[in-house]
Amino acid sequence: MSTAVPEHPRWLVELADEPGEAHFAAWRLGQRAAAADGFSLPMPALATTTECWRGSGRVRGGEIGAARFCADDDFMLAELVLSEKDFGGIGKTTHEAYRRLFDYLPASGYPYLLRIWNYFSGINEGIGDQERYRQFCVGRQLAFERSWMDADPAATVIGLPEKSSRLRVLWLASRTPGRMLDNPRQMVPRAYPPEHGPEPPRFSRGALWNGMRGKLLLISGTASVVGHSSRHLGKLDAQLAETRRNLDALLKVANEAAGTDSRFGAGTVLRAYVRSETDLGDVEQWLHDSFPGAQYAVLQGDVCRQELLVEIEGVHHL
Ligand code: 3EB
Repeated sequence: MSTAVPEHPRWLVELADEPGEAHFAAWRLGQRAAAADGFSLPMPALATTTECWRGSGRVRGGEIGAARFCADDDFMLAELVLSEKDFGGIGKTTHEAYRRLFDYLPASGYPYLLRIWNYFSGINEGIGDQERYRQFCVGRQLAFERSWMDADPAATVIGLPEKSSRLRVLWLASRTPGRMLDNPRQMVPRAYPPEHGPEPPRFSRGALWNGMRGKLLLISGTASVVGHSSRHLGKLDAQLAETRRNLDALLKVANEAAGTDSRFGAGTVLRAYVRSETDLGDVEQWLHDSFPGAQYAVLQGDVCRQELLVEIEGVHHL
């Protein structure tokens, strides 16, 4: 599932049991312990692994406002953690987090926002439009509407099984612009009808980055959603198959945009978020069978729509 030492110096991102020397950011997945020198995702997992982001040029870390960052000559990975207790609920806290993020970006030296990860507890709690994910979307939308952002970044929003009042927002930004991608099988999220919430989600299905070090596709959280509708309620295998079709469609768009002809396999690093602990093993088996040569981590987390059982995101080197 993962190797002890990063093996492919060509690639920017890979999973390893222990972070090697060459990374600018290490992101521990599935560990409860806080990481002093990097990032961590405290989620139950089949195995603990570390996502290593290989550094190029000057590697450094520090703080911008209330956020912590790790950076190299091309990228910054940063994390902002805010407590809902300080801002009065998930909607207001999300608005504040994004307001700050948009504030930090131009000053950080890495103004181009490529991708965002959002994590908080109890994501499906609350009835109807009071559901916490929907309130998250309200706060995010307000911040985007008031910002100078023109393209929505790639994103993930996942519920943490642990009870906590903290919203964790991580972002990847670059010195040179990326290109945001839609998925032809899926509706542009900002156009979702109100049946999914009073304000639409703001994200692109993927982000493409093209630089001296290679071409990178950052894949947003991808689930069994066609158009704007959830498909295959209650059926894990069918949801996985639909998710695979969505991932293949996104890769096709990315290949066309980048002028490449790459396939998923070696050079693909996936994260699967699985709602039910009892499905973890099946999802790992499916990843093993469906993405030969790829690396993957299988984590237990709640997908933002109650009816979705699994969501897959990742990084692919084109
Ligand atoms: C979907 O396609 C499934 O609100 O930022 C996936 C990735 C999903 C990101 C977000 C939501 C988000 O609508 C859910």
